[in-house]
Amino acid sequence: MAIKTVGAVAALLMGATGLAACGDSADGSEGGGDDGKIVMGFAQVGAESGWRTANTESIKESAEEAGIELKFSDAQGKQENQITAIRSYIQQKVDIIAFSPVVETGWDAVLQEAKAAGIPVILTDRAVDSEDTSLYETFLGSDFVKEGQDAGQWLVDNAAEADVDGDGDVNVVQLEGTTGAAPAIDRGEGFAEAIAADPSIEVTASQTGDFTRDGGKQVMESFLNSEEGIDVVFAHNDDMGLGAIEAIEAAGLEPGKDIKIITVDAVHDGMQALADGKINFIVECNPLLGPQLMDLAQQVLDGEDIPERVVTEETTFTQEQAIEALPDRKY
Ligand code: GZL
Ligand code: ZN
Repeated sequence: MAIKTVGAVAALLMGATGLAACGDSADGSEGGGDDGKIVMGFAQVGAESGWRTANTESIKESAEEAGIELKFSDAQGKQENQITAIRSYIQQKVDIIAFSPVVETGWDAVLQEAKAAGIPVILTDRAVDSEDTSLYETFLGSDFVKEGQDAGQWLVDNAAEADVDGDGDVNVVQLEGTTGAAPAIDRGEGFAEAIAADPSIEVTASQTGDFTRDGGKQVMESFLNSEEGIDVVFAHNDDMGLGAIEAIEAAGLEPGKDIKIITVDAVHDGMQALADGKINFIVECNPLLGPQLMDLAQQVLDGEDIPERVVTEETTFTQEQAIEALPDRKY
């Protein structure tokens, strides 16, 4: 039975506080668009992984379905590009701004500018470390610490099988996500917390592969040259795990057997590798945030109170569960 973590926080929405949505048109209908439509500016991280692609599609499709005019930018993984995009949305006087902060730090100034311009901001997917939570309406995204804990807990529960070389130690190499990104920091933290329960499990090497397939492959190649007795790879996302599979196979080893692999995301290619036995366990991270984002945007502009944190529903998959789930997966 897949571990079901229904984390959706569904605080009851209080009555409208009468906040006028900025950009109300003369006839009182909302939204800055010339046809009274809500205009949303979305500053996306980039296109680094299968997860990101699915996330972008979900946001674009949901805006379309909700009748929200979407201005969309891809920052190619650079914070300065996201900040520039947010500033341009402020200039264009959009009704609401949403973005997925590529890293946790360095957002206060631009969020202050949005606040001063009276434009509400919704964080999606990744968090910021700003102390001042008045700078954004809510954070819609996963509990990354829990994702790391679920990955670590599977390893604790399967330590005997995971000690592939039978030396009594479960040696783990870790492929970290983008340095400074909330999912990378928190998944690493959660994983370390969970494996502390079993002293025979140790992370012997850890390096960022920047959430990309190529990054995962290159770092795994270097680990295979520098580390003795690798039993397990913990990759912070499927794409780096898939890159690690390429490196492991190039070294003449069998991924999933000679070296166990645990990843996070559960995008299609990851789930296929899991079903094929090349990955051993995947913790899901749901990229389909579009529908909830558009609902939250409407609620904010209707002046309704919304929860300050909305956690997405997620589960985990073993190889058997992946075989079962694959046919119905949307991404
Ligand atoms: C997690 C998201 C991460 C994914 C990666 O919510 O920010 O970024 O796990 C993606 O695949 O690149
Ligand atoms: Zn071992």
